[in-house]
Amino acid sequence: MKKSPFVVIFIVIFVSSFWCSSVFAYKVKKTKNGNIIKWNKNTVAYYVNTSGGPPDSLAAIQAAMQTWTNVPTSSFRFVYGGPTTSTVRNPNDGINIICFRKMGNTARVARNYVRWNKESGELFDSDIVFNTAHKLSAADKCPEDSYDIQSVLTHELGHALVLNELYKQTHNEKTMYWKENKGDTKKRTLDRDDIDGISYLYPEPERVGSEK
Ligand SMILES: [Ca+2]
Ligand SMILES: [Zn+2]
Repeated sequence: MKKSPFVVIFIVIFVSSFWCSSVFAYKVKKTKNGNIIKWNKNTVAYYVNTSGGPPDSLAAIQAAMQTWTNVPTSSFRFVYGGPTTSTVRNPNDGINIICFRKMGNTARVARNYVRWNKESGELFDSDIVFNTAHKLSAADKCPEDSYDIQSVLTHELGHALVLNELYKQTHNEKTMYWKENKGDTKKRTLDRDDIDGISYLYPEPERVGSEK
């Protein structure tokens, strides 16, 4: 009998640590009637206008798309649709663009304008605009005074899936953590929770029973 309080404590610790690690650290978004907001397809193309962006923007943009595409447990693919000259976001044209434009230095580094059907939750347009009022970099090693566009875009593409911001300080290593820091390239790579998020929304059906 002496041992029983110890066992209880152990179980509590075990349960609480299990609970913390298994609780979803990704956030999906739902319509008022409870439908998950997401694409109704698993391949989404972006047309890119690199005008106004730093050198090598296109490579950084494609790398960010590839990061989500590469998740083996998800069927989702971002693809490069080709160049565009547009800088006008139009949430109703069904054409997804990535472009660079000055939005004022108090505005965020980038914004993703996502449009979905309020009833079904089907997403049909995402236009991402980088704010050139901030210093942006597409270099392999991001300078301390600039925002890394590959990191910022990997995060914004997470919103395009649709994954929501994570606000807790304990999530600051994750791609969906809300805050962008200068010189930071952490969000280029996905955390376990980011991977779980895309895999939950767009599972890979053929993976069932295979080795990965
Ligand atoms: Ca559009
Ligand atoms: Zn965000």
